[in-house]
Amino acid sequence: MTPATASPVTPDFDVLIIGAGLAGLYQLYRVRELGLSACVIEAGSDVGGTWYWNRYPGARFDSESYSYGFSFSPELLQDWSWSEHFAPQPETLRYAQHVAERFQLRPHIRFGRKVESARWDEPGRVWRLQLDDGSQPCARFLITAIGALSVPTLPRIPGIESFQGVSCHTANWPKEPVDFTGKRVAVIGTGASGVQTIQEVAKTAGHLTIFQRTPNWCAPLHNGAITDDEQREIKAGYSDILQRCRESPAGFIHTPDPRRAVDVPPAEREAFWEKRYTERGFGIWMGNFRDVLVDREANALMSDFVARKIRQRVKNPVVAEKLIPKNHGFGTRRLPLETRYYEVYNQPNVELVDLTETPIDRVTDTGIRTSAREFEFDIIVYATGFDALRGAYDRIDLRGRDDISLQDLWRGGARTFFGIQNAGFPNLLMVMGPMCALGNIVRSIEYNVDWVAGLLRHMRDHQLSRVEVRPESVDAWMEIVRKASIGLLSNEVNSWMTGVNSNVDGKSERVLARYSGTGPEFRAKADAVAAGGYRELDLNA
Ligand code: NA7
Repeated sequence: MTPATASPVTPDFDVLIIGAGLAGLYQLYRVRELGLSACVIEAGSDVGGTWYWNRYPGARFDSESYSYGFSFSPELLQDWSWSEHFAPQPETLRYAQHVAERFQLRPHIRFGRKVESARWDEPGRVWRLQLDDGSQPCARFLITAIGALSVPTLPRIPGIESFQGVSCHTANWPKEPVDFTGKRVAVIGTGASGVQTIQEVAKTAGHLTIFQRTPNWCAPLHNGAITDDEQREIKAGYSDILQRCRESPAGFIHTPDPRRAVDVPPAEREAFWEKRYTERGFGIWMGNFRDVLVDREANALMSDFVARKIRQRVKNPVVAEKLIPKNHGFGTRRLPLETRYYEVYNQPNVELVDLTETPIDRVTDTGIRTSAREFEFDIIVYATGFDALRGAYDRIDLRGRDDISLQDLWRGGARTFFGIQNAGFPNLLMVMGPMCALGNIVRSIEYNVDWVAGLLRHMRDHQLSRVEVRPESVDAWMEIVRKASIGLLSNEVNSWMTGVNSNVDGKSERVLARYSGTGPEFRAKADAVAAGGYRELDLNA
């Protein structure tokens, strides 16, 4: 990889990768394929990332299983059989483990270690890492695969530490199953994780109390086992499935209907929405009329349709009204998909506490005290989300050229080149970093990893050892990101997608936090950089 004259330092590895989730595993595979030496540093005791940490009851895909798996190996696609249309977490964890074993990745992963800091050594042309076990590996390239939703955040409520029962965050769930049978359980948070947890825990809990600050619009998942016939059809149809994902805006099998809701006669529009409501997955979100997520009138009509569904499904009209979002429209935050979630509120053992009426004062040693009353619990589940998108980067002391810190560089908001590079940070390549295309995540991971691998191949073939993005290239990409954000209703709403997290200092205001253009546009632009010989980057021997 490195020309003999490039550096006085012989690195321990060509590449160090942080994270052995799906992005880190695939990056390792591609780096090894290039003949480079590599080591992955992983905080967990096993591979899987999201699917390793998020073991909460009911955790599963909202992407169709067959649209989520890796596509790089046709043999893997044919050999692996997903059991359900939306696979549960244990199965996806087994999938990650299978990938690690099948492609002999485990020997290159160091488990149970955290990266505390990483510094670019310009004279030595290496990245020097400091791990929490005291070791200091160095490498020519540092690739971060640390996730966009990987730093769980707890609410800032006094007394959390004092609770004497069991308490768990959904994204930091214990390996041993938690038994809810007959227990008094609290769930705080009603995002995608909270909804999945609630509908599962309600089956066995003695009493379940749900603390809701903001209701979300939810729609039915319609999961089911994959029959043998369907399995054959899926395996024969992978090239079509993957092509649909490539062509759709967010990498799912669902594509928007070309009509505008406001142009379609009311009866026809209603019939279309009824149909979407009975179909599997994100079709109701990603396969809706093309104006629903950008036009207020269309969005209000759609919101009204789903509100009527909630009123039909929840027997107590007061509870139903509390479950209908009033401060944001349908689909403008991440849509939780559910299985009999609304019916949970008809159960006698379930109670909804609206925190906008009676906020939590504190967690006590026996439960939770709101402004109205005291609750006693055996178990408190925090489904309170993540310090999303840049959160994992804010927790590593990353220093580039001239000791610039990434936190300082991003003080006014994260600024990257395709979510992959930062000005002043030579040879640091981020997979799924801030301002990349997200969507159906493995589809995006595969593209980003391949792009990074393409750059490494180019550098190897041209005897180059140092790459740094030009500041003007970052400016140009950020301008594209800014323009792509205009007009989307989701960018006018507080959520992790707009960088808001009430539990993290400095994240109370909406910012430009992500690229919200389409996957095909993202890929066309990134492909053009590679095809043009990487003119946006400074490349040196
Ligand atoms: P989300 O979608 O960020 O949801 C977090 C939930 O926790 C949401 O309902 C929050 O209410 C609630 N929350 C957060 N802090 C508090 C406090 N302090 N008090 C009360 N309620 C609180 O996280 P998820 O894990 O569900 O999903 C994240 C992504 O993972 C998801 O989009 C999928 O892509 C997978 P709020 O809405 O802020 O009022």
